Amino acid sequence: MSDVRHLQALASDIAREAGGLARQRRAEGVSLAATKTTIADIVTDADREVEVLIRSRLQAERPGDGFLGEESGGARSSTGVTWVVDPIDGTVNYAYGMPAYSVSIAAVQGDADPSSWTALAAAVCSPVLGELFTAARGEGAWLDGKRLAVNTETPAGALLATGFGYDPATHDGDLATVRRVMPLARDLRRIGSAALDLSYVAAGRLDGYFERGLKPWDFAAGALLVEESGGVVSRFDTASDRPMLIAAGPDLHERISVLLDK
Ligand code: LIP
Repeated sequence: MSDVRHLQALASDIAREAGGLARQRRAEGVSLAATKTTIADIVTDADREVEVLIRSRLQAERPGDGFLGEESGGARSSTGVTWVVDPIDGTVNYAYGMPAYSVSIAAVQGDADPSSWTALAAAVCSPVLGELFTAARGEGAWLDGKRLAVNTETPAGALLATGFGYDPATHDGDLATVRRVMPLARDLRRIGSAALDLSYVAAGRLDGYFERGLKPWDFAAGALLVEESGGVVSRFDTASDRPMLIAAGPDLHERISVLLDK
């Protein structure tokens, strides 16, 4: 297995650089490049430019590694390591000028298939706050040098986060899911970036997170952050086009799973 600390350092370095570019382009003004699955599912020129930067840096540093990016697709690995990248997670926030967006970079052992990969290293950069969440398998998760740990006690109820898909037809079902989980909650947040949601669970800023329909690049890095912070991440309905992901401390993860996975 590749040196996870080297992979973590590389992911961190590139995430910082990519985060700086994303923030610079935001300040210069953002232009819509295209829409994808629905009119609400947008991609900006910055998304594409940031992914080109990330992909070229990785290619230069580790030729032969595989790649899966939200905007430029995939390439198989000849080294056993694959990079799973969301150049700007929280694209709608980014386009509106809201600060809750992130650069998410993960290195996995195996192909870019969450059902079979082993996450090795992760970096999630929050450019506006200047925060960098990182993890390496078996080495813990960190925020700017401070070790992270999930919350394990929720005496006043859990602070939960979730998200909704770009297809309005899925909103009723997602709201029904929220209703099923709310008896566990003290309150609910909808941040708009899965990578930040997962980073915040790892940092104890959220108690738990659940969302249907995430893509591998949305959660590849954040899931390792949660696991390396003592949390549990699971997915079910993985054969469907909208698998459910749940991330929390072990006890809360079990309580959410009992309510949702049935
Ligand atoms: C987003 C996720 C978010 C989800 C959005 C969207 P994108 O990713 O981070 O949690 O609710 O629907 O999928 O599209 O900004 O990379």
